[in-house]
Amino acid sequence: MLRDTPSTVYLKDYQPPEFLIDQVSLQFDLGEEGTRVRSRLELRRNPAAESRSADLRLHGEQLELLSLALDGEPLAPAAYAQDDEGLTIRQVPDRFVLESEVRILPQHNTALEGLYKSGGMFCTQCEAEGFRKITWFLDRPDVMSRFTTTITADKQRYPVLLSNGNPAEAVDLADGRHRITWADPFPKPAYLFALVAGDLRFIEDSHTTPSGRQVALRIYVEPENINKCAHAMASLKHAMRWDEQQYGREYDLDIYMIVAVNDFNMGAMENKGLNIFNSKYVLASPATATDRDFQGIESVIAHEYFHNWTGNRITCRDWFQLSLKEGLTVFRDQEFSADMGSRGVKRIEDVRLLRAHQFAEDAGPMAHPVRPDSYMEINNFYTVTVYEKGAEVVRMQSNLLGPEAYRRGTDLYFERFDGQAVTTDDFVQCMADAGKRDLTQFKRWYSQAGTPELNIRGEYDAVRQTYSLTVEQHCPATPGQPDKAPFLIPLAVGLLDSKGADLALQLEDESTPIRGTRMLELSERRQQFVFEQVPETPVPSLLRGFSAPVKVHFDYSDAQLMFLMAHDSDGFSRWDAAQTLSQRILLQLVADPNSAVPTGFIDAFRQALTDGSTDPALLAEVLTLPSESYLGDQMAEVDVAGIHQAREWLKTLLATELRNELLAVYRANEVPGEYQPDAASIGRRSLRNLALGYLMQLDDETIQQLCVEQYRAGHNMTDVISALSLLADRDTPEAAELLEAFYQQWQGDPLVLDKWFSLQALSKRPDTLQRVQALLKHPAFSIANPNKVRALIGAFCSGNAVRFHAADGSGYRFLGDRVLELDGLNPQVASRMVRLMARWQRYDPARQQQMKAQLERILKTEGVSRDVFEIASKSLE
Ligand code: B3K
Ligand code: ZN
Repeated sequence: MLRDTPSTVYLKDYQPPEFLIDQVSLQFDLGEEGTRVRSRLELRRNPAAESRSADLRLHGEQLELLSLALDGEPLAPAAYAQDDEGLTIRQVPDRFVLESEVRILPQHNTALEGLYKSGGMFCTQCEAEGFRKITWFLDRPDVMSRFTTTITADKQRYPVLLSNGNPAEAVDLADGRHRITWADPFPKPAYLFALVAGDLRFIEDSHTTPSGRQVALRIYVEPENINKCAHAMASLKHAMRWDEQQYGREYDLDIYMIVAVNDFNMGAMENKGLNIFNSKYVLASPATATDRDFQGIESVIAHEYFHNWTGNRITCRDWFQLSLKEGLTVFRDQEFSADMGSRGVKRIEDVRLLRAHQFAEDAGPMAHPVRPDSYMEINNFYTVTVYEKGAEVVRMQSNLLGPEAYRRGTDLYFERFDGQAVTTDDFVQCMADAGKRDLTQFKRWYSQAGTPELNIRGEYDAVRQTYSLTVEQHCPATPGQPDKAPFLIPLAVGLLDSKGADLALQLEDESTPIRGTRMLELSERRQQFVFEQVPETPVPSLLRGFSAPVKVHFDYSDAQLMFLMAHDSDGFSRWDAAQTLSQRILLQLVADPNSAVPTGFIDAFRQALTDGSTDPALLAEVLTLPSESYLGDQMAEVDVAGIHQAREWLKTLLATELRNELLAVYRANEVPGEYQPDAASIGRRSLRNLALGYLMQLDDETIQQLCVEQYRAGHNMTDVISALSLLADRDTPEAAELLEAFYQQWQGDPLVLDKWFSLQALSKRPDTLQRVQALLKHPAFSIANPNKVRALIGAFCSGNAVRFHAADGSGYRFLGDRVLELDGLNPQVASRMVRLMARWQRYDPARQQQMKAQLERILKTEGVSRDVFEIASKSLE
């Protein structure tokens, strides 16, 4: 057990900083034995402070203090006190210069926070509170300073030395070292500081902004990867243009740099002018990257670029406001990707992710509002709720205001708050002002956790020719929030006539009807909407485009769902109807494996496969059955094995019944010519591989050969990995041989090997856990590399439910062991892993006991990190 329970930080305790730091100058002396950091801070009292202490308190962790001086005078030991979390300097004046020198050990930093080494290069990760591991500072986002950074290092080992801003000066020193200075003219919080030093190559391009600024664009990578940067560069240029056109935002420095590193805790980081990326989100070539990888790169490059305005120029007052920058920036990157590719498919993918992960989070012990009220470790709050639900909350504001007023709202936001650290309330106020409406009730989306549920009933009155929708909203209790006030919910609806066309919608007291979709606004617990002049009983289409992050319950018949699936004018709703129907059938099969599958269901799938008019990408989405974990979320108690069997059985049934249609689709969707990651080709490949997946359910030698042929043809990584994953589900000599050949071919490419680890971890083979255990010892695996951990351990525990939740508890013991092993190295990664047991209460009593035992064991371990402690203890509450 920890000696002290970590303390909790509360939003209600926020106080403005007592001191500000206007100017920072840093000097790094990078070395193999250790790094010296000299800092010069210009401090003054904050005129807006609400309290006044005589002492200055600075954050700082794991720093070896070498010297300290105030206004040029060395400080006597009695004038300051150092502890594990910081430094107190006694009796400071109102304005002064503080100089310090510390020694840090980046070469031993396995937590990958602060300054650390990835392979042969130095790099940093400071968000949220990593800067305090570099030097003493007011490491909080509402302290914004101008930084100048000088880096000295051996020139041969580290020819490239980078930091934020524009390059200022370069000098070669006599001892084989060199020194470069960077100056960032924009005040920024310390979490946006970055430094990189290494033997790197770059590709360069340029961009001219509408106001005529020439910006140099550079992507830095290790020499062997220089040919894998083109897609990232193209994505960056698209993102810059898009932000200029859609939001009127342009870039503000002379240079924009991206650096790819192999050891990185998350996807990427938006440091001012110097983004640092997980190499997974930079490097791509047709031979090594899948369609998903290409899309991931495009969206993460854009996301980090968009942060320059939504995050950097305007930042967060405190970390409770994290969604101010993350929710908004995710919404921006979602819309960018929709514009670059297929809008309808993008929306489906985003909703699928939200339902699978965010709804689950909202229903579990870690549920928290988009703007949390408290935390122990802020790194634990970079969640799907803050990011993805946060994006939905911004999207709803744009739904409520309409596109023009939304754009006026963001213009106002940039004008009002440029250069400041603000709150989500400040953002909503801009929307309210621009839309000229009161959004007080809307703000509950930021403060109340949980997924609201809508119970909707429809009633047709043939005499009056009216159709009424009665909507009741309620939101389940979440930790610390037993009762919720009603939300303001935009609900997009349409009514279909018997031919499947949209009816004209006219609410009571309205003169002109609207054909198509209508945005209803729910604000009360119970509300009724009456549509007039409805000539026949309609089929309602509800929550079109997923206009709000809620669950809808409406008593549709199977036939109505099939009707919506075939006719709804909204692509999202067609997909959603198919999901609802598949889910209903699957859950019936779990309850009773002998229950009959409605014949219409198979016909609907056949119809969809053969009608030739549906966009292949959308068709692939429609034909994808809900995932096992999502199905589990719909049950009172998750039946792991029952769900797996039902889903496999239904897939086999569909494959048996539709073998010819699936084969025809497989053949028709081969994408000829050179690989292109455009939306149309991606859609065809995804449909084709989905068809192959169904067909591989059959014990059929011809199909098996088709799959092997696809693998051997090796046209692109998408097709290769799809085929190999399907083959790896079986324990055959051929699968073993192909897996080994794949390893031999790609052993020099860590990102490709991640795929190789993952597909083995996801295999349906019964002995998968033993194989994963063996792969932990594979020379290409490293527990210190977060990508490898996610690829092998993460994939097994989060993507292979039936093996991870094995009845004997072996999966849970495996995860418990790994969490403890990881926690000593990298608490952030360990904490992501421990979450995979957080929802133990959803399982049967035997599994509950086994998971609980692992959580208790973790909690009892001496020295467990604050990150892991918070998740494990909250899970057990
Ligand atoms: N802002 C970073 C995430 C930092 C995570 C710190 N644990 C990446 C992003 O959202 O763009
Ligand atoms: Zn972000």
